[in-house]
Amino acid sequence: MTTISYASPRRMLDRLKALGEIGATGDGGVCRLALSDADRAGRDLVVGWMRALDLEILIDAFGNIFGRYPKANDAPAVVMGSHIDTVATGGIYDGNLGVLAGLEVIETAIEQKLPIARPLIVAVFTNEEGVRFAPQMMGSLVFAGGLPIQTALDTIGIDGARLGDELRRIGYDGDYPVGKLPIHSFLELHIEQGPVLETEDVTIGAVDRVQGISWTEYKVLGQSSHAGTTPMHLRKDAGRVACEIGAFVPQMVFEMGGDQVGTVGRMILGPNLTNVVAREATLTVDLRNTDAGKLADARKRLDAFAHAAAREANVHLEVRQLTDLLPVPFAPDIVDMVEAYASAHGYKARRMPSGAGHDAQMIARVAPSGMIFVPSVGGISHNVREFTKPDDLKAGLQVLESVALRLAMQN
Ligand code: HGY
Ligand code: MN
Ligand code: MN
Repeated sequence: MTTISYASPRRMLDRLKALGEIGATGDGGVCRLALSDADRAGRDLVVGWMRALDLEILIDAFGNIFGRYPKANDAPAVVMGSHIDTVATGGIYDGNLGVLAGLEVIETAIEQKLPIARPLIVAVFTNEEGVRFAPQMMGSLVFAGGLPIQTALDTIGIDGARLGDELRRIGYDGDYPVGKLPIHSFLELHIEQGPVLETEDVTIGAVDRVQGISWTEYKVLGQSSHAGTTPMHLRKDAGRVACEIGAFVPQMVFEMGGDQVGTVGRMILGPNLTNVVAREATLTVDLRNTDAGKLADARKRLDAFAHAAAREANVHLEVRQLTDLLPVPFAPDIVDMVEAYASAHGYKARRMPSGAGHDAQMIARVAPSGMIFVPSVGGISHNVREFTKPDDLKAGLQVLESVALRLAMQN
């Protein structure tokens, strides 16, 4: 198993830094919400790097971007990719690493004139984070046929914008047909975004599956009234029910134990005034588990609680499912390769599930896929303090390069 690495970690790190300047929040973080002006600027920079390598640029009708080498070669390709949109308090590595490492592997293959038997593609998927337009991993989900493109284009964001209008506004409503790209295999290098690798002092995560994810929006409709004069039993207090649902999530999750996690990340009250009983409340609940059955149970329990709390408080409740994703296994032979090449390069590796959602879990529906994790310092991500050590970034790049070239040279 040859483990020569031609790729240049320096060049990749320089690009990571340059891309991190776009949408920089001044505190080391990045805010490049999907289809925002910052996202457009980030796309333009990455497409510019692809053009400089004379890659064939394909942009599909949902704004997914593909840089292909060699040009006009329609054989099923080895695709390396991820996303460059971020959450509002993002770091410079989440998603961006997978795209820029893929670009680096292609640049290396061109420079070294490597005898690849199938094309190499670097992919940038639209709206992976789903924080402006839900659900998350939207571009890869549409690509994999899991969401009709028109439904996705008609999605209204938390700021009231329509996704399709924003895609057109930033000029990335391409004409390449969605989902038509022939794929042999898909690889995504990504930061772990959790504490496991660092705690165990392991450099490479050979990701064997992604846990199930359920996002639900609860809208509570009550009635505003005076906070001082309205007796408790006569109120229609949307804020009370939102807080009760919010408190029930950690209670239920701690009781369930195991892999179950639950998050109330978004809660808005209206009119959101100290001395006014809330007329309306919107909150989202993110539930995840590696076990599909337990995740479904958690969701059922939470809905039952929410409806009972609404009845008790004499308010109206609307429930909207934003995401409902089963756990996804990755291709065993790719997981094996990641592990084998990690140790061939002299890095400690361990198999692990992914706690976060990723584009790879969508592409796994249409092609053998796998992921490579590198450690997150302090297990922190979706936070401006997100950081991964350069040596670990280099390790991830080397393993991606070896696995991708192996797949591209396989007959
Ligand atoms: O939600 C997720 O797990 C991913 O960061 N979009
Ligand atoms: Mn990501
Ligand atoms: Mn993310």
